[in-house]
Amino acid sequence: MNIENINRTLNRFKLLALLADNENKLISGSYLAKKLNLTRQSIFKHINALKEEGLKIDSIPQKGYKIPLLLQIDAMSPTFINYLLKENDLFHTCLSFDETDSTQTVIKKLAIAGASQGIVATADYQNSGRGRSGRTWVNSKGNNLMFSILLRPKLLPGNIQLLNLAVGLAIRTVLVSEYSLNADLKWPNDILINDKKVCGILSEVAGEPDKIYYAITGIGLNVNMQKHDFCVEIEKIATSILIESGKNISRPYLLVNILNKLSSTVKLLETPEGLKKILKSYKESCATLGKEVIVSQGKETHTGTATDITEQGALVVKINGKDMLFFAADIKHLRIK
Ligand code: BT5
Repeated sequence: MNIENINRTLNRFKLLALLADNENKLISGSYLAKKLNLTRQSIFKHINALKEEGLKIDSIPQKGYKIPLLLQIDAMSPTFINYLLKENDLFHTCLSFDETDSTQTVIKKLAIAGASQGIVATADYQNSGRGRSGRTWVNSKGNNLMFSILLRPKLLPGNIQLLNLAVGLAIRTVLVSEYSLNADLKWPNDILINDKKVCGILSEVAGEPDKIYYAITGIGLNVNMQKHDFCVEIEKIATSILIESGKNISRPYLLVNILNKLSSTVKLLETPEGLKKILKSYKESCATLGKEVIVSQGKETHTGTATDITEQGALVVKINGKDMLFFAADIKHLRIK
């Protein structure tokens, strides 16, 4: 980015910050111009650019500009998201796409190019969104959160499942504590509400046997999707926050609430005490433990009772009286034993 572009981005950010610090209040163009040391014409141009990002800014001739209450904003505007992220000490930059193939791919390119950890990419629509083992992540435009984060965790590659568990734990905590949702963790990477999947998590890593170069964690969270938005493949197994709560949620706020929780949770992965804390909290809130489950791994299927999670994040299932460990598998919950 050249210096002109940097200045433009910075001025747009400062203008949004002034409007956002005065949400739902009219501010005159001359006040904004004076504060930012810009011409009225330049303010006008930046306002238009912010509108192009999807922000609804009222422009009232002779009076000024007004941004609505921030909690009512649903546009995935990069300037707005970066404004909300300003106090986050891990996630520093959010790139926002109207459409991309997969945010995992976007972040992978940045990771290979040497980008620092803490970059986020979000998309309003993914045309090749993916889950584990080549499965598809389904989405409908403009309703959901789909984002990937770049981390360079100090974990051994064999412990990468712990990152998945930590991310699931952080998201569940936000859904329960900030949005009063009855969200359950299903080992290893799903969040369910009323037994239906609201969120899926996917971590992909590159490294050597004793070192992770980078980890890309992708999160798909169904937010404002209505029942009729789901395709037949997933309508019986999937749900959204709107369906479960009856409320439309501001996606930028939800994203930043999650990123704020993630930045403290991910730091816990760096110390043995932190890892213990994550594992303890995960076990306390994991709905899989204590349940009779069907475990599928490749072509093999077993039925047993999920009893524990190991220090590496593997699931322990008692099958015919014997404990079996699963590091990666698909789980179906049956009933509580
Ligand atoms: C996952 O895989 O659940 C991980 C999903 C990660 C998606 C994010 S979106 C941002 C980033 N960019 C990407 O390209 N991916 C990540 P898995 O455990 O394999 O579950 C996939 C299965 O979930 C599918 O086979 C469907 O059965 C189901 N599914 C697909 N889309 C869904 C949706 N929107 N809501 C609920 N379930 C869905």
